[in-house]
Amino acid sequence: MTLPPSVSLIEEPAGYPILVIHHAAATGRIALNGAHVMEWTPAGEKPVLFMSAQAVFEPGKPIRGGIPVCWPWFGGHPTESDKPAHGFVRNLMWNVGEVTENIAGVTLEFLLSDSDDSRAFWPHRFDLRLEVKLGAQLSIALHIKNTDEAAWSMTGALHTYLCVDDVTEAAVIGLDDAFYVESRLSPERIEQSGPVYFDREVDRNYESKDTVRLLDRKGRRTIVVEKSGSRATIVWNPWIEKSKRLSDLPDDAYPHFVCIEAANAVPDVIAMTPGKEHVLSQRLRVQRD
Ligand code: TA6
Repeated sequence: MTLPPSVSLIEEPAGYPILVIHHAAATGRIALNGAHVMEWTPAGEKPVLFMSAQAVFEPGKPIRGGIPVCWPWFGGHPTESDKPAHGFVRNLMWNVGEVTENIAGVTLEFLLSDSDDSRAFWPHRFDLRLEVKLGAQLSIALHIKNTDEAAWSMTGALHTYLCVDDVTEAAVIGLDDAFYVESRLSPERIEQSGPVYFDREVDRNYESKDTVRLLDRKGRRTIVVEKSGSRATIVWNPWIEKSKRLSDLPDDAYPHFVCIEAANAVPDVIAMTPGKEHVLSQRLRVQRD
């Protein structure tokens, strides 16, 4: 593995490799477990990605915060409830591909293909390449290829945890008139009217391809969230009761993050014929108010 000067590999804890980025344009951390972007802080800014103070850093375990890569299914497995939530690739060690830097930032590649480990959960053949560009902006793109002789279908998400100073003073702009389903409450499609505000648990799957803005009034900044290859935007905050049920999240952390996820989630299921490629991507930038 050849790394440019602004990137180093550490193990924290031992046996848990993390790439650490110290570049003039931004700092960041990416765990090889799940090719998981754990931190991104543009120069002159506060951290943009939320990380739980009780997150677990153990090989094979998901990380509560940053950007989990959920694939090849979003949420519960469609038919087998004993399979892990949000797929299995966030729990597997990825390989590091090419890592380069220039004046704008660092580009890092992570690779994962089917293996005995993946076949324990899912019988299909695939190649994944995650490309992360980290600088004044952050872009993350999951390149998915069906290397099998048979077709398969998939869902997934870039399950991004974004920092806010106070969720009760935050709002998501850009989903007005979009339809959503809050499946924990009912299968009914509801039309969003105006911004999304937070005064209770929110767990919604919006039918939308659009750019959204997360207004963090107390933090006096806006996070712009663009995406492509996705017709579903998931907006989540666990609020009080759900937070208590999550052992890797402090009970009082929910006011400090909102998840805005670029997803392929029902009804946006992607059919992949042999040789087909699909790219699911998200781009983040900060606007100071
Ligand atoms: O994306 C929202 C969601 O599906 C919620 O239902 C909630 O469970 C969240 O993901 C976290 O899932 P996790 O498996 O990481 O606990």
